[in-house]
Amino acid sequence: AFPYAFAAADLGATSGRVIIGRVGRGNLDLTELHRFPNTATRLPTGLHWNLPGLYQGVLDGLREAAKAGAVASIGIDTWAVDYGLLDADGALLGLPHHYRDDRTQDLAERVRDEAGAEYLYSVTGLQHLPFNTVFQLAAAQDRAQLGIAKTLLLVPDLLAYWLTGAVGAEITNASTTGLLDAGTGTWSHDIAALIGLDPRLLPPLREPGAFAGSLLPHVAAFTGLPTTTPVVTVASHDTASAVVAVPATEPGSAYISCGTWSLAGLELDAPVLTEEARAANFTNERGIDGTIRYLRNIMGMWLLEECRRSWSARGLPADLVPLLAEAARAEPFAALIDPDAPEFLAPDDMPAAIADHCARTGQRPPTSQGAIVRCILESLALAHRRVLRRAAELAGRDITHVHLVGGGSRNDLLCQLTADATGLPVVAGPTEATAIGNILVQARAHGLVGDLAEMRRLVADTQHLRRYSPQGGRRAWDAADARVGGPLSDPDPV
Ligand code: LFR
Repeated sequence: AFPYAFAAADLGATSGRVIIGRVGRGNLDLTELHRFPNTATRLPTGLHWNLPGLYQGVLDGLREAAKAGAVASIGIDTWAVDYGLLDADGALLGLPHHYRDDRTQDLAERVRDEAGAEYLYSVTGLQHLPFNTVFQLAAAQDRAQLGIAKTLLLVPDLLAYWLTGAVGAEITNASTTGLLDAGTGTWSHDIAALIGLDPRLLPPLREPGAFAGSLLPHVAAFTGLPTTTPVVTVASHDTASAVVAVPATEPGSAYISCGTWSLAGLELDAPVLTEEARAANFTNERGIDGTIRYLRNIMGMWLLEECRRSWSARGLPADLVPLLAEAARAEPFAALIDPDAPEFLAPDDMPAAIADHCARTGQRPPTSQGAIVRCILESLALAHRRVLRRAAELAGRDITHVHLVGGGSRNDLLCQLTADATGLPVVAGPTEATAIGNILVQARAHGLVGDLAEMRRLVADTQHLRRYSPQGGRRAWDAADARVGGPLSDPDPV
């Protein structure tokens, strides 16, 4: 029943893993083979990803995959935006920066204002985030490297290059750079020229499903996989892979891909490049098969994870399950934050940042851990509501139900609060949406599944999903919403 096994290397901001997906007609089964931490490291040059270490994690996982049996192909997805530069010999010039590094903080706005925010959006349709690739490339530190660089590779493309020796730029991830023309789906030489970037650094674009290359001999020798094992280009932006695996089988659905970030929005056939969309900071990132991921970034579980990290460093309890139980008992709507406030992007001490934000907005800061968790989850649920309502207005669509996928779908309280806040039924799961999307695109390249609808039907039929109905309290949520600010229009969100 499971004739093919595909290896998905799926790297998130806090951990990476290699998962084997077995796919047959009507069957989809996942096994996690290897998981490794992803810890950012601060060097004198800023906050960096330990990319060789992550690559070694991928290799170790692939070795496990080889032990487990035949591997039909390999696919790689990671977070977006970040990149490495290669010189003429293919050597990596410096360790890639982490998107939470602060070197673009003021620069991003300067570049945007000089170029014209309206102009940038009209070409790229990309939300303004201070870490968009285009702003990172404008940073002084990169200037020296850019002088000798010959190739720019986004993180999953760089890992694929190390596995195969072949270069390319996968298009869903390229659409997060601020250098891709949303209309034509090609690199924008005009925007490259604006920041003085030689467009020859940008590799040829490749579509999900395309063959990327086969394994270099030393990779084959280490992993035990044959050199003929293909690396298949998947939707290499993790969020794009997650959207592939949204188990939507009926019209009217919106999605929230909830992990470190909450990415909330709609799948559209064409970008919405209106001035209203820009003012609300909606993005038009690419999905597979020419679809548009019309969504907004919301700060997501990062807020909670960073609290847990700081509690655990101080010797306080940090286990999720008891914290969520405490949060469920805490007073509703006691304190609310705007999760997208810039001070939450990379604070040293998240609980302190939340307390400051509450004090600054005239609220009594939550003191117990349960109250802080409640504040985070209610605030996220409200942000989900605001973003989805605005997306529906801007795209002229009706939303009848919400799919919440990713690690956050395990969080019962967040799922229920999201149903309550939006007033819509929430279908939670799959948790492993990103890896599933990665695997399905590989399976399709092997002719095992058809279009997006068929892939999603397979997910809906095989994965464990939970349903949450809104429990009322409509007035209280309306009042809470009014407290944190009305429609999305802040010109300088994170
Ligand atoms: C989620 C994600 C988001 C992107 C952010 C930074 O993991 O890929 O889509 O905006 O990380 O790359």
